[in-house]
Order: sequence, then C-alpha cells, then structure tokens
Amino acid sequence: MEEKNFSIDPTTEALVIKAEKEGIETLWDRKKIMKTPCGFGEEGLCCRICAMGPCRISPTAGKGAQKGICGATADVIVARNLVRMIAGGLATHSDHGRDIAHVLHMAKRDGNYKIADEKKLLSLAKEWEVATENRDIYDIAHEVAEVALNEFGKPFGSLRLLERVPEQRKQVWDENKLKPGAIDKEIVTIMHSTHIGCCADAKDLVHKGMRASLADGWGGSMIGTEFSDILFGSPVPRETEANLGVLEEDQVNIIVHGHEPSLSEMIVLAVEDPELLQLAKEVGAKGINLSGMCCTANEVTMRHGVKIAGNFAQQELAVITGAVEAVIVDVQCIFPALSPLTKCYHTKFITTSPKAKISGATHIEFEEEKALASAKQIVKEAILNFKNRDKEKVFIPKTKSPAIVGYSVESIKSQLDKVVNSHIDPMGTLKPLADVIKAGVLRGAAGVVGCNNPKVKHDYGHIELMKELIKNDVIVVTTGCAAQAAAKAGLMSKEARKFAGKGLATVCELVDIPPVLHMGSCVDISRILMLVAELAEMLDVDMSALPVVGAAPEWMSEKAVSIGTYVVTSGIDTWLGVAPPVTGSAAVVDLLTNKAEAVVGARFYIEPDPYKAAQQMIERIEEKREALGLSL
Ligand code: XCC
Ligand code: SF4
Repeated sequence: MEEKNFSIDPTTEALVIKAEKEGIETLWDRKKIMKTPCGFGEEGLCCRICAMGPCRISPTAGKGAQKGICGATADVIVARNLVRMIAGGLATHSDHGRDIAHVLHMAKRDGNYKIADEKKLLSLAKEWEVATENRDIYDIAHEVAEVALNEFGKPFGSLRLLERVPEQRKQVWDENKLKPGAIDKEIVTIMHSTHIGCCADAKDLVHKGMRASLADGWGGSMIGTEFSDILFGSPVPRETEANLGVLEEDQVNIIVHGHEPSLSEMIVLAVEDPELLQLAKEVGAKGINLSGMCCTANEVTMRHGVKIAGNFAQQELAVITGAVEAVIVDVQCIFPALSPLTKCYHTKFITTSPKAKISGATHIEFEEEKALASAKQIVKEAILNFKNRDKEKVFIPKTKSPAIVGYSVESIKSQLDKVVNSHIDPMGTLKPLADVIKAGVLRGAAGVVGCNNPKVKHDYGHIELMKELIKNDVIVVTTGCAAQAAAKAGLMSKEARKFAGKGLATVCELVDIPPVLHMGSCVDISRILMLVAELAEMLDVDMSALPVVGAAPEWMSEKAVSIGTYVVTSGIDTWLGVAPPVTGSAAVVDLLTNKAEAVVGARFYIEPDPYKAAQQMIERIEEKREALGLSL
C-alpha cells in the first residue's frame, strides 16, 4: 500500500500501517490486486443465468456479440442482473425480519426472550386486528408474531404494513400495480421471471424489482424493526462512543459483528454476568469490554449504548489491533477474510448462525431456546483467550468520539415534545418538525445511509455529504455504516451544532439533539420511511412532495440496491455515490434516473462527488419547497 489515501479515519491509516509492517493484508491490498474491475460486470453486461453462456456482450462497441446466445439484449441482461440484486437484498433483510418474528413467537415470561415494549406490541395488535382484551400479553405476542410470519408466504393480498402509507402514496402504488404480495413470493417471482427464457422486457423487469423492493422496506425490514423494538425495547437517546479507540488495553475485548439483535442482546446480558466478570478478573483482565461493528453495533448501541468499534471497512482493523479476544458474528457483511486473519493473532473468530458458517472459524451454534446459556459459553471462550494475547502485538489507536444515539421515531417525537410544546400538552406528533420545515428554519431532511466501499475513500463520501447538508440547514437522519461514520466523525455529539447552519443549529439547541440523528441499523430505514410517511400525513401531501431526499454515498451490498429501490418507489429521490452495474443499458439507466419520476415521483441520481451530490440534493429540496409554496 504505497498510497495512503484511502480513508479519512485516522485509526484506519494507523492500523493499515501496522498491518503492512506485520505482513498482513487488508481489503485495500486485495482491492489493489484486483486491478481494474471487469468492464462487462461493471456495466451489468455479463449474463451467466444459463449454461449456454456466460454471455458477455458489447452493445456500444459495435463489434463482437451484441446479444446473448438466447438473444437477450443488453437491456434485458442488465435489468435481469439488477432485479436479482434486489431479490438478494430483499431476501436478506426479510429473513432477518422473519428470524426476529420467530423469536417473538417463542418469547416467554420466564424465558430468555421477553417483551420489552408492551405498548408497541399492543398498538401493532390493534393495527392487525389481533384481539387484546383479557388476554395474556404473551398470547397476544404469539398471535401477532404468527400474523407477521404469514406475511412471508400468504397466498392472497398485499402486505399489511403497506396500510401505513398515506392515501396519496397508496394510490400511486395501486395505479401502477406496485403493491407487493407475500414477501417470499416477491423473491420467487423475480427468480422465476429472470430465468432463461422468461421475462424479456427491461421495463417490466424493473417494475417487478420496484414492487419487490417495497416488500423489503414496508415488509421484512419493518417487521425486523418493529419486532426488535417489542422484544428489546424501542430506542431512546443515550450516550456512547465510537471508533477503535473504544477497545481497552487491560480488559477482555469482545466484538459483536453482523446484524440480528437476538444474538447480541444475549451477549450484552452475558458480559454482565457476575461469574463471568469474576472469571475475567481471574485471567488478569480488569473487566469485559463489549463493542460492536456494522449493524449489530447499531442495534445494541441504540438500545444499550454499547460502544461502536467501527464500520464495515474496519472489521479487519479491529483484529489487527491485536487486542481483541473474540469477534462474534451472526449474519451479513462479515468478511471471510476474518478467518485467516484471526489466525495471525490470538483472536477467536466465532460464527453462530447456521446461515453463515465460515470455514476456519469456531462455530458455536446459537440456540435461541437456550440463548443466554449459549451466549455465556461464547463469552467464556473469549475470556479464556485473554491469556493468549501477545502484548508485543497490541496497538490500540487513541481515537474515539462521543455520540448520542437512539433516535427512534418515538424518541424524536418525545424530544420534540419536551421543548417545543413545553410541558403543558405533549402532542406526540411530528408537528413541531413539520412546522420548522414549513417555516424554512429547516430547509428539509436527508437520509444518508449505507455501507463502505473501497471505491470511495473510507467515510469521505458520508462525512463530506453530511457536513454539506447540515451546513445548509438540512437535518440528516442516518443508519447503518453511514451512521457509524457520523458517530466517529463527531457529527452525533451536541458540539456538532457548530457544523450546522443557523436554522438547524437553533433547532438542535431548542430540541436538544445533534444535527445528525442515529436511527439505527439498515432494517431501521423502515423508521425513516415511517418518519417521512407521518410527515407527509401531517402536511397532507404525497411523500414525493416533501423536501426530503436520500443518499447512499458508499453503498456496496445487494441490500443497499433493494433499499435504494424501495426509497425511490416510496417517492424519495436517492443519490448513489457508486454507480450500480446498469450502465450497459441506456434504457435501464433512463428508467432509473429519469422515467421513474413520472411513475413514482422520484428517481435515482448517480454522483460520486459528495459536494456536487449535496448541491443537487439541496436544489431538489428547494424545488420541492417551492412547489409546496413553503417559505423561501
Ligand atoms: Fe453492511 Fe448493515 Fe452496508 Fe454496513 S451498511 S456494510 S449492508 S452493515 Ni447496512
Ligand atoms: Fe446467455 Fe441468454 Fe443464457 Fe444469459 S440466459 S447466459 S444471455 S444464453
């Protein structure tokens, strides 16, 4: 790694230098070896859907293959590849949601998993017409869970949670046949329609992708969020710290990494177990220090203030500190590289999900029925590993930042109530937020979400974009690895007001919030959807009319493709910092970045430069304000 220009995070630089000295590779080394990416793949023009191929076509070069062997055109190949990515993302988020619903289904008063937010459960029961009177709360929970589980495979009708959108949006979806059916069915339909010799119409394929994506945001992801809140509590604002400096030299360091809170919640309990704490002392540690990476970190920081060790691109670096006793993972966004890497240090790499076994890792299956016992066993392994730490190899960067996290829609409302409407008559609505947007004190709101991707300087895309937006009085809500970038950069501390424009700074002061709000993990983008839906209802307009925009500056996963698509299909313009593999088809690019607007009222923008993207987002916000006749 000669050029050290791959991250704006000082811990990242420092640890990559350490890795180099120790002869250890990181994602940036592997990226370099990869050289130029395959041009066909990058443009979406490689099809390996059947064994007559793979077919790689060059429609623009004017020579070589113009069509696949079956006759599939560039438009068809690109669209099929894109919607398969959507199906992949939808499957991943939704299977997570399903798992959480299963956990609620087995929750018991005297079990490992209990109900933490009865109010939310009861309101969901009411919404789904589950009887609540004179019933045991656990019976209600089990029936609500069953209703949710049926959303995955029901033979008729569309999804119940779609009822949450304002009338105007329902109409858009009705008119354009965009309402998805059962969640699993949407995935199956895409896999079927993209099989060799099935759907060969790019427009129709993209339409299918848009419809399916709604089953993610307003289906599987939303179930994930709702049920996690019911089981583990709806987040409220709390303090935490972020970046690799949260690791402690004299403690057993355990990192939870992955996505589903069912595992991490139990680890949170296990590290507080007096016997295990005693054991930690016996092995010479001062305590057990738990921190998280990726969305698991977001889940446990939102609900317990567990510290954030870092985001996606930092998972290897955590191990390279030499100070981590165990990395405990479940599903998604886990580098297979952690397996050989952890062998170069003393770190135990523990997989726990039957869905994500990784060769070379220690697999301790996390059994939900015996959840706490499994969690304790896993933590014990970590403690016993403390003695194997090689002090010579330890280097923990000092950098960390304070952050306030925990902004669920409910907590945003109660925060607004606290100050704006004083203590007389709490409204429990977003009205104060709608009012400051109407008045122009805030110009609008932006959701900045998504991953890290070595095609973008680590965290640069997120941070520069967020700073530009808040400087211009656009409040930022964020989830996923983008949220962790913000926490690390200090944008979630109260002091971050100094980066905000005058209007936003005033609101932050009045309402006592940072200018960038952590709303959770990636499934929690469903919280952002609900926020926008309620805001639209408040102003009695369609969601697409609001001065609200979305962005994924450093996205990389199929999940992100599904997210971007459901955000656009929900009427919110979305900026991507990395081009998706669709540029091989002018028609598909035109559908996504232009024609979509006539159908759903929003479209994609592709803009790698965060300053330009911010400018475009602000312009779009101002256009929407003008159309609504809001103050200039
Ligand atoms: Fe994964 Fe959810 Fe992306 Fe981060 S933001 S890299 S998908 S952890 Ni979801
Ligand atoms: Fe080639 Fe068509 Fe088969 Fe794809 S489906 S590999 S384009 S023959």
